[in-house]
Amino acid sequence: MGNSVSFSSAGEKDITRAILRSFAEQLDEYVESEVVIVGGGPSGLMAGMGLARAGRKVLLIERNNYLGGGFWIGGYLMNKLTVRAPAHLILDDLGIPYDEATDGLYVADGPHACSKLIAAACDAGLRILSMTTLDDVVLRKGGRVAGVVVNWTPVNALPRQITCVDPIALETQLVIDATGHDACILRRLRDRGLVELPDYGSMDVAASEDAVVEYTGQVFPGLMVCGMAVATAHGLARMGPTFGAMLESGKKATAEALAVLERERTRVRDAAPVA
Ligand code: 48F
Repeated sequence: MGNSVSFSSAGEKDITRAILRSFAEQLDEYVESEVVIVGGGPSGLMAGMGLARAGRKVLLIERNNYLGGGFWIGGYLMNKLTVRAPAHLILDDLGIPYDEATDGLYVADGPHACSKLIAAACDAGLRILSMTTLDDVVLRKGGRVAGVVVNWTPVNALPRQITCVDPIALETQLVIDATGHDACILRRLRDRGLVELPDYGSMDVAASEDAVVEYTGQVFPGLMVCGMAVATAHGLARMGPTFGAMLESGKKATAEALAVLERERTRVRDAAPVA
C-alpha cells in the first residue's frame, strides 16, 4: 500500500521502560540543582530560559500538566496579549510576531507567543517537573531556604482521610517563587511568621510594571520572587492584561540569580581550608 507506515517492533514493555527510565534519570539528576523555579508562567519561563542559556542547572516545577500560566490568554478570555515597549524586544528575541496597536503598545497572539516561549525555554535546556505542586520549602538552621518540598498534584487534590502520601524534597542553592498572584512560597513563610505579605493592590499599569521589575529579587535568604509574586510580596499595584513586566521581571531574575550563585560560590571558596 503506497501510503502505509511500518512502525518499529518496540512493544508495550519497551514503551513503559523508556518513560520510566528517562523520568527517573532526570529526577535523580535534579534532586540537587543550582536553581529551582516554582511556577511556569511567563516570568518563571523567562527566568528558566535565561538561567539555562547561562549554562546553570535549573529545574522548573509546575502544578499543571501544561506550562504558560496566564500567558495563553490576554484578559477576559480573549487570547490576544499586549506588551508595552521596550518588552517587544523580548518578543523579537523569541521570534514572536506582533502588531503595533498604538504608540509603544504591541499585540500578539496568545497561543503563538506562549508556545514560542515554552519552546525557547525547553530549547535552552530548562528541565521541567510538571503535575508537581509545591508543598513547602526546606529551611536550614540560621534561616536559609535550601530546597523545595513537592508532591504529585493529584495527591494534593485527594482528601486527607483517603490517603496521606508524604512529599519529597529537592535540594537547591536558590528557589524562585514565580507562582503569580498566589506567591505560594512566601505565603508558607508568612504563615510561620518569617515574612510579611502585604498582597497586591488595585490596578495601575503605569506604576506597577516599573515597580514589579524594580523589586524583582531576593526577599529571604535563598528565595527570590519574580512576576506577579513580586507585587504580592511588596504590596504593589496589579497591572492587568499586559505582560511586559512579566517578561522583563523573568529576565531580571536571571541576572539576580546569577549574582546570588556567584556570591555563594565565592563564599564557599573563601570558607574552604587552605591546603
Ligand atoms: O500566574 P502566572 O502566569 O504567573 P506570572 O509569571 O504571570 C502573571 C500573569 O500571567 C498575569 C498578570 C500580569 O500580566 O497579572 O497574571 O507571575 O503563572 C504562575 C504559575 O505558577 C503555577 C501556576 O499553575 C501557574 O502556571 N503555580 C501556582 N502555584 C503553584 C504552582 C504551586 N504551589 N506549585 C507549582 N506551581
